[in-house]
Amino acid sequence: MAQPHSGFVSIIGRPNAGKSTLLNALVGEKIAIVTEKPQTTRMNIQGILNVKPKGKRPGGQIVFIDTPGVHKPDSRLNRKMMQEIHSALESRDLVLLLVDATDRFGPADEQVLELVKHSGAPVMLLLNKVDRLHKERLLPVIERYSKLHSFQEVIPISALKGEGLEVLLDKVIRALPQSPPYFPEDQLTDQPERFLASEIIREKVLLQTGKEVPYATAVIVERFEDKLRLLRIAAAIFCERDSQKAILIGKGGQKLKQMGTSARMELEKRFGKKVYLELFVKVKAGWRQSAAFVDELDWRRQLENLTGRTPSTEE
Ligand SMILES: Nc1nc2c(ncn2[C@@H]2O[C@H](COP(=O)(O)OP(=O)(O)OP(=O)(O)O)[C@@H](O)[C@H]2O)c(=O)[nH]1
Ligand SMILES: [Mg+2]
Repeated sequence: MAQPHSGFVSIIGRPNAGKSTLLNALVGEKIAIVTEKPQTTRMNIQGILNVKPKGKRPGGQIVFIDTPGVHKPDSRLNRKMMQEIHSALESRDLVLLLVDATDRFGPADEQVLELVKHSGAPVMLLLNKVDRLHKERLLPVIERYSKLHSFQEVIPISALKGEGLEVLLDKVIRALPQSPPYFPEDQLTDQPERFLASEIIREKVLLQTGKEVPYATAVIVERFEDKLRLLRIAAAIFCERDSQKAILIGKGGQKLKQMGTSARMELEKRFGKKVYLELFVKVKAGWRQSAAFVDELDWRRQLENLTGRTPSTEE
């Protein structure tokens, strides 16, 4: 039988291109939050897919890495997000450059392309959201990009509708090196459940607030007690100003209640048990500029604090 192919595949692109939608579609489970607002994803998330051999095509394991959208950093938080992108570009076998094909090409696209080219990795260009585009409008986009870089493949897809994903998987698994899988077969992601819970809560906040509030919001799970039939979660929603706190709480606590209910319903579905969810809103002035707080949002750091050990000392 053919040797398995395995490797790390980073999904890079502008905010809102559909990277997290693609990750979820490929893995077949919602592990990354998705909203219509740019800069939803703040940290890299791995999604692991085991691929069976098919005909002459090898099988193996693809570790996809969803990343924050490429943007100009103007705060500690944004700088941390760009660091995440750089680290995803360093530790990978292949890069998928994901482009919203319905968007006009602009300086921001050039910035992403430069970053990807600079990494020296083989790159496949994915033209996303083709469900919203006439086929004839694709050609000029392909021509434009083909002049700027020699892509290993150019694949039109719709992450939302699942179009083109079989072709994509086929090309990706062939392009990866021969290697045994990196993770056990039943593992879907690297992020711990308590971080996923905080992300699900943050998604509901992003979906139910507008203007600057989503960008000034962070969520930290302070308690996560997984009992046989009940999951108890207490989480703090951080914002930067009293006025934002008032918006998050809403008249008579209505807004917080709404966000709590929709988060709880999704958490119950995700974890398959009853969830008791407590949410608090806290003000931490200027947290986006605080290196220490931004660091605290990183689940790898949270894990260190919980266990008192660094991941590298675990072996
Ligand atoms: N029509 C259409 N919409 C899509 C497609 N893929 C993603 N979207 C929508 O695009 C928006 C952004 O999707 P995300 O997956 O959050 O995008 P992202 O690249 O992860 O964004 P950031 O995390 O902010 O960098 C959401 O409203 C998605 O539903 C697609 O193939 N077709
Ligand atoms: Mg995202």
